[in-house]
Amino acid sequence: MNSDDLPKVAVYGKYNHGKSSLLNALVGEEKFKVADKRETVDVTEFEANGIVWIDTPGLDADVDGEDDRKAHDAVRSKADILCLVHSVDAGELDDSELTLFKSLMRRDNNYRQKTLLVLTNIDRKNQQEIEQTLELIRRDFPDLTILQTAAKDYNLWVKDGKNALIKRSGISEVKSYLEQLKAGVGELRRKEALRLIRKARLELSDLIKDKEMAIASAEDKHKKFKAKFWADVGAARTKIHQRAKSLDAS
Ligand SMILES: Nc1nc2c(ncn2[C@@H]2O[C@H](COP(=O)(O)OP(=O)(O)OP(=O)(O)O)[C@@H](O)[C@H]2O)c(=O)[nH]1
Ligand SMILES: [Mg+2]
Repeated sequence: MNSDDLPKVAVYGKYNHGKSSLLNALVGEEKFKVADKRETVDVTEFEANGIVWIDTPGLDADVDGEDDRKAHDAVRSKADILCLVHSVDAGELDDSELTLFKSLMRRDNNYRQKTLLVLTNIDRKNQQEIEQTLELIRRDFPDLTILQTAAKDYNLWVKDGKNALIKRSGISEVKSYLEQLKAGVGELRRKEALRLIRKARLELSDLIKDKEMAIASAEDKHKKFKAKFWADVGAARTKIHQRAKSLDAS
């Protein structure tokens, strides 16, 4: 990733949990396809407000896991900032979300500086139910920032000036938090580049060690082969000489 490329924000989570709707609210346009079924099947990107927004296919939607791989690869290889998405409708995180979210964070030492979880669909539950779900999620991810949104009609509300709904949507909190994370992206990329350089140096020195051993062993073999060759030549010469001598004598 070039240091002057725009920061990239990716959403990641189960299908139908509101990832594309959240992105539409964040970019201020209906750019990502939304439906009440498994909808996003390819990784799609859209640039707005100095950020590249990446939508990913919903997890657990297809039988062979192809979509899950696409989503996982996209966030691993592209995202500077990772927005985990979970619908409050579903209650606590299920086993597959826990495994996938944790595996992404385990591999990333800097995850606190780049990851947030967005609890979507809060308009479908009351405050008490939302708090209960938050508490359960915090048990598994105590140090993760969790924000709440109702994103479905956000762009319509903005168009119609529905200020109370806009306020309750939680979208501006997500935007501010993303701005905060965005400011750290340059430093994160620098750290990641240094990590890759260290890794490349170690891999190169391991490779050199392996090859040096292989060369030493080949040289040893060659030396032994040469020594045996000249010993055999010497023995043959002696034999020929002795034979010639014995013929001369007779
Ligand atoms: N009430 C309510 N409905 C929402 C909200 N966000 C999304 N929805 C609805 O939930 C359904 C799924 O939304 P999507 O944004 O397509 O979900 P997704 O996670 O992108 O789904 P996939 O693309 O299949 O992974 C749609 O019918 C949305 O209108 C929300 O905040 N509140
Ligand atoms: Mg989608």
